Amino acid sequence: MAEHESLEFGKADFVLLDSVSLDEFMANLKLRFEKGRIYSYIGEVVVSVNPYRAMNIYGRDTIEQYKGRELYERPPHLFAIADAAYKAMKRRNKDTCIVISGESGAGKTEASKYIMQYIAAITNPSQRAEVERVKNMLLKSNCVLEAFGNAKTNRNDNSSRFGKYMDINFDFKGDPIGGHINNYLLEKSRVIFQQEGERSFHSFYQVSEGLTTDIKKLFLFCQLFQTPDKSHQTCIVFSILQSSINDSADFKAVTDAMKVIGFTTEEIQTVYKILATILHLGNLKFGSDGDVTLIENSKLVSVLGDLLSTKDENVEKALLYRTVATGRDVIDKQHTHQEASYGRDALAKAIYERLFCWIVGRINDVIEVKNYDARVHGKNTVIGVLDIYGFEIFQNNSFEQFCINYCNEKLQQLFIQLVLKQEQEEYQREGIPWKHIDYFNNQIIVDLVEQQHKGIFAVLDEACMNVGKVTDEMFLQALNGKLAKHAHYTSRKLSPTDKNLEFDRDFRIRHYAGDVVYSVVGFIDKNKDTLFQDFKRLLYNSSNPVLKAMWPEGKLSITEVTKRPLTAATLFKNSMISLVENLASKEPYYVRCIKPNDVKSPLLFEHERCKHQVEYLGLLENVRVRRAGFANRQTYPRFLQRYKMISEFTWPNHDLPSDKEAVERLLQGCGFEHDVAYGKTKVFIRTPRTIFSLEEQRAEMVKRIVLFLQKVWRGTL
Ligand code: AOV
Ligand code: MG
Repeated sequence: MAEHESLEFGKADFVLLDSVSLDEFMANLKLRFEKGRIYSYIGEVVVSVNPYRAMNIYGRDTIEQYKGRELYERPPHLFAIADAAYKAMKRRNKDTCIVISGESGAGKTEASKYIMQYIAAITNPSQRAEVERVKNMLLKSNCVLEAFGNAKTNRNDNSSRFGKYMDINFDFKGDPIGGHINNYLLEKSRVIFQQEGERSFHSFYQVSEGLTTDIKKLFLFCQLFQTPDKSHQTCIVFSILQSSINDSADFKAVTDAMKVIGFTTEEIQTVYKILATILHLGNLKFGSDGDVTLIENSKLVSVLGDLLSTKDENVEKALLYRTVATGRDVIDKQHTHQEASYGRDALAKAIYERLFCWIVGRINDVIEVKNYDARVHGKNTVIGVLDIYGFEIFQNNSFEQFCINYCNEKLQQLFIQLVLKQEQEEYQREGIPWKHIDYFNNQIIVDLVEQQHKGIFAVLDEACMNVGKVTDEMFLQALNGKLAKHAHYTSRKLSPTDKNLEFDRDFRIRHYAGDVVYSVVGFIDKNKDTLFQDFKRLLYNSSNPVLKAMWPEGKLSITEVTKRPLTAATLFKNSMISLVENLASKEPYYVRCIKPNDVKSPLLFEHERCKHQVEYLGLLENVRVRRAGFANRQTYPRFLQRYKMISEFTWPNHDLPSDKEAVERLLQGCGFEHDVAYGKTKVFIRTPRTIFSLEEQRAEMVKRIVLFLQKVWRGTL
């Protein structure tokens, strides 16, 4: 522990609390927050409380203080954990990852950016040009991804509406040589609908504020921004101006970043055109004349034709008709009014999602590792940084919140597995005396969502597979049938007196982080996620090569398309399972973020809100396991290999019956026996300082041995 940190700021590591109780934990957390100490530790886990104000703790001088230091040598900081992950990777050639969790607005995205900045700052001392290029790209990519993937919600003005996992690859020198971004389910419904007080993705406001009038005219934006039609729900309400957001400055930064990353002028213009297309689609209205569905404001069709570089009549046809194969015949079937509106909205969402994935793909093209020969340079190692959308509860929660909250359950499960469960199991396995520490295991909720046949996703998929018309209400009935007895699931049918739940609409999940009522409205459509093939063909046949390249599947003719695509839920579930597998295969470091209040105030520490987070994050259990546990463990042979030179009993070789006894002798000799426990195959060391001291002694001995050998060689001995 950092001795230079005075107790006036509370205990920097919760493990050092006088006694472990929720009250003590909260008192320490509050004291530290009020003294401006937003970071604390639980062993190697960083606990962070969002300060909601600019802190002067991320500059070059602070970076220098943490560079190459051990965790406990300096006050708690994200930089220390970033350095620990970096050192572990470099020293032991191990892939590591930093998992940042916490609810919406708790500070995950900011933390991920500081971590990346730190890694960029401490690497490449020799200033190799290629490495500098890679670092610059990695940092610049954040700004572009946030523009297209973040939005103002009622919880956070810059809320991530997609999950992001970024690998940074390092060469044998420990310098970044590339990276890769995996993105998870973008909340694309935001393109056509936002709850009261929220905005669509930043990108729309940025082009509206940032583009010059001339360019807007060129892209046919102009009439749109002069007469935004607020009557239609797909229209983005432009009046929400946010003091915390400067769209025109951001526009400039994003455009510059895109240029640096290597987006061509044509590509950037296509991006603007796609945004304009979506805005225009929002104003498109359908009407009917008898049985015939019409486009009311047909002038827009030619605007869309221009933006999409395709013929107006093709646009009109795709909006009003669907080509279907009946046996060997292919016919054009006219949409009903409702189908046409559905198609329009699906198109707007799909082009935005595709645009987003294309942007991620373009960034990946640029940052991926090139020309690295592992045979020459050794294994390239990875640090992964995970920044996902945090747990959220809104006034109205739909399929998207359900996926986001499930994702948070998965990460909590990973934390439990790695920090609370495996740790305790290892002590038992090794025969270390251990009193089991209880914790809430959320596996039951993960199963409720993802289990085969019985889980909510499975029930939803089954409903979507049905050939007949299945409604959202029927899906809810199916859930009620299957999950009636589940302790974490309820609905009005199952608890008739609960007036907060609407019949035929709501179900409630008791999540690890709180109860959430979901409305089933839209679940079936969002899960099927149908986009008429006609739109894919329309976009593929665009004469704009950038747009065309985004829609390769439009190449297929109607008779070639047979396979039913996987549902949104299945795709998401699979991506979460492989994400967790990937994280579990690396050495994990954790940042647990806490949101101090719901009003974005830098001063307010809302006791109940914070206590709730401490509880559901399992932080107290974390302290208990950690306190009773050991910071470090090594097998006996490995321990000896590293430290045998510091003891006369073990250097150069010991003559004791076993390595275990040799290690015991060595540690007794150093006076550390009170700080260690001897397991069946491993020695466990309680405090990091012991390791630090062993390391110091080792370094001293190595120096002496080298001097000695030099003298021998020179014949001066
Ligand atoms: P999130 O990523 O956890 O929420 P953010 O990282 O976007 O939350 O943080 C929300 C806001 O809190 C930021 O926009 C800043 O204004 C402020 N903030 C967070 N961390 C800091 C910090 N270290 N210093 C100063 N201000 C900070 V979400 O993506 O909604 O789950 O989906
Ligand atoms: Mg975020």
